[in-house]
Amino acid sequence: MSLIKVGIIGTGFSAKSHIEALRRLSGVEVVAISGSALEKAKRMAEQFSIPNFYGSVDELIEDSEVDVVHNCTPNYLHYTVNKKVLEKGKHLLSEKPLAMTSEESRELVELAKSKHVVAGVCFNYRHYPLVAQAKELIDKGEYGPVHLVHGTYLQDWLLYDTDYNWRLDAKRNGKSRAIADIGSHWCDTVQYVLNKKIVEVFADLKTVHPVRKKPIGEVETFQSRGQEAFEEIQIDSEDCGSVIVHFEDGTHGAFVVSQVNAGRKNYLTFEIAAKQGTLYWNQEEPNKLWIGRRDGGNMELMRDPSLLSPVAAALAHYPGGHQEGWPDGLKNLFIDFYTAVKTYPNVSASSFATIEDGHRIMQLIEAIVKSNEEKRWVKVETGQE
Ligand code: SOE
Repeated sequence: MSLIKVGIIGTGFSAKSHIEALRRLSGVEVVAISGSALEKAKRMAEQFSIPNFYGSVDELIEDSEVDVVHNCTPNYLHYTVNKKVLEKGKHLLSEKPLAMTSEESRELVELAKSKHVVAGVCFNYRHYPLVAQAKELIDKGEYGPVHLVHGTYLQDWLLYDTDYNWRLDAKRNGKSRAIADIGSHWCDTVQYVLNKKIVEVFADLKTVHPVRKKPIGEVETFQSRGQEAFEEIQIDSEDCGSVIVHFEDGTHGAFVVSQVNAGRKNYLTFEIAAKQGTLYWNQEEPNKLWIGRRDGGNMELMRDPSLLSPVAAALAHYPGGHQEGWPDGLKNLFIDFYTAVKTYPNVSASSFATIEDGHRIMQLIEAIVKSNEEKRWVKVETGQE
């Protein structure tokens, strides 16, 4: 496969960011886009100079030119679209969550195996240089065994009861919102850095606005609208919450999620406490890794390729002091995924979240929801006590 041809399904926030990041890769070209309406797909195709556009998912999947499909649709379509792509034997990169239930995501894992394709899920925060550096320090035991991990994923774009988006609609989003939408990123990033799975959880979730004012018409993620006309709707999904977690080796941890914390825009943080030091990273200031020490001065490691390990330096494309961030993490994820596509089936070490990782996160979300409902510890594998 010399030039890999890509089809994008979806026309919202994530579709745009995928197209922009793909543009920065060599040997990869976006050749088609589909939307829920032909008009939307046409507009995006014109905006991004994409040669082919379709008004249905099926037409894009059937396009024989397309080798790889990016699923950037709203959550309720993830399973059906992913299934169709895999059945067609095409490589798949899906936005998270992989499906609406773990039963569906399990089916997708089996399907991907039987079709021998590369299948991944967009957990992009693994692919920042200082996250990779933190992982390497932990893997090598530089600061000794880890005993406690805590962190946050806080946003404010759903702070007011007049804020609305399809993610508030359980039919299109699924039962869990803040946990599935952003808590899942915290879990994936931290499990990746620690190289350990979360095996049991105790959750306490809260819906701050049980009733919201839904504007008449569509509102994109992160956008708010003037309230000229609205209808009141009941909200069941969580706006915020706290989750205590246990990892497979007995490490303890906790995280807080919120989409209603004024001033916090995309505040994904983790702090890992090990025997001889603490590592702290904050997505809003992604080019620093804080290293806490007891018997010496604390340190701040800057994202300068000359100061990073080779694995982390490979994710830093500009010299120190030249800031890289969210779009660059997505680009790094795609470089990693497309290296796997190019070398398939002889894929060497890759770091993107696989379809199996996406399935396990589905099981984890379900355990968190169950724990909140039943107010008790729930094991992740089985959903039982
Ligand atoms: C909205 O909360 C959102 O766009 C998430 O859906 C993304 O996964 C996260 O990376 C940024 O915030």
